[in-house]
Amino acid sequence: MRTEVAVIGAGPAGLLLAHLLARAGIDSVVVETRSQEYVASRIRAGILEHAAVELLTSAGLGDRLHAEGHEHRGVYLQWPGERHHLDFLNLTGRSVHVYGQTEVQKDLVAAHQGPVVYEVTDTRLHDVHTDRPHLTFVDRDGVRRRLDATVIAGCDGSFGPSRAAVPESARRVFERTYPYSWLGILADVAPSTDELIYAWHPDGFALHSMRSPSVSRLYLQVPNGTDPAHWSDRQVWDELAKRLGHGQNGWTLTPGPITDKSVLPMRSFVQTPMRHGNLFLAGDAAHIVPPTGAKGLNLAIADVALLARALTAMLRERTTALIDTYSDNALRRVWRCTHFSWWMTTMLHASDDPFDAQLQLSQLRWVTTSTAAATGLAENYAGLPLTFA
Ligand code: FAS
Ligand code: PHB
Repeated sequence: MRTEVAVIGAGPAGLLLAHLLARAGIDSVVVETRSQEYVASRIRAGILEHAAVELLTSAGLGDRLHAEGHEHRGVYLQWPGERHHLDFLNLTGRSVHVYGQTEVQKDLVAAHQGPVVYEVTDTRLHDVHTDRPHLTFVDRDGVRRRLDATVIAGCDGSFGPSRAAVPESARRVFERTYPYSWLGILADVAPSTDELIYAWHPDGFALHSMRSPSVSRLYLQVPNGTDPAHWSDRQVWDELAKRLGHGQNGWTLTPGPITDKSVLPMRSFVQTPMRHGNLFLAGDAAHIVPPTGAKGLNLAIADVALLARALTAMLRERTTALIDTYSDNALRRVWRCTHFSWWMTTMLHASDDPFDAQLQLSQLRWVTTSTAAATGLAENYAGLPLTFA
């Protein structure tokens, strides 16, 4: 098999890249280790920043997003006794959309007509530092295949082989872990709020998000290693009610049947550079952010927008300026979003240190009373222009 771009991973990064390349007349083959159904079923991100909505819309992927997604002007920040709304649209002229990653994935699968080989195993990268890079993998019939390509795009997330295909001597890894995780639930109940509530509480952070007018998505800060099975539905709703301020100023949290419960560890991770020879990393393959800033999926989309444009220039216009600067340009946004995600995480998650608590409350009072501070948060949350670099 031969193609111009071999893409590892059919998550949002891999499928969006293949879709954008196809629109530019560039052939690709995507290989994916899971089944199409499994990939589409993973419950992950829920927020699309302004630039991601613009990019998906311009790529012909906006119909359902605009019909079924919900535009939000901003978010609420809360701590015991106080809740304040930050209006991103007023502050920056940019909004966000609530539209689950599962929906983005469905739109990508429906739109992309190119070859996607699901359920492969033993994917290996070869000769990435030559002009004859290629993949080998075993297909679902147990046959070992070889895929020759001009370039390889590593869109294989945090557990794929692409990262390690960059020799240790040629890469730097930056990592930070956090002393807590998120217990996330999906519930068949109408959201109790019109826009997201990020709540600081001395017993732990809580987030009220949603997926639709009838499905809520909520999270609780829990210790690392928490087993979701040790939390009964009753305990989850009681803790959410306490941390989100149920009964304060007449606000109530309405519980409902929980349809999914999972624990998500928190970490920051960046591997540089995002290029090695003819291997290009994009999305979670290159970086991981704690979800407090709602940046994971949006960063993957931003990487791919840059990479698709750079590969098109290289493969169709025979110019290499964009591909030669892809890693540096992508990493400027990656580090901006990594900082923002770290800042939101450390500002909102309870620790045992009373000094931390005072710093956190001071930051929250600052960003909800100073227009300058609120604008800084809004600019980062609603997202920077795709041209930011
Ligand atoms: P993905 O991980 O989505 O896709 C990579 C694909 O590569 C996968 O389908 C995988 O099966 C495939 N792959 C791996 N190894 C392979 C191999 N050897 N051969 C072939 N294919 C291979 N972000 C938010 O903004 N908000 C959230 O609430 C949020 N929650 C999350 C919860 C969880 C449990 C996880 C893991 C992530 C969450 N994220 C969240 C981040 C998430 O949305 C990612 O940023 C997003 O999926 C990134 O997309 P990709 O880079 O395509 O990586
Ligand atoms: C979600 O809806 O899953 C979500 C929203 C905002 C975040 C994290 C997750 O910061």
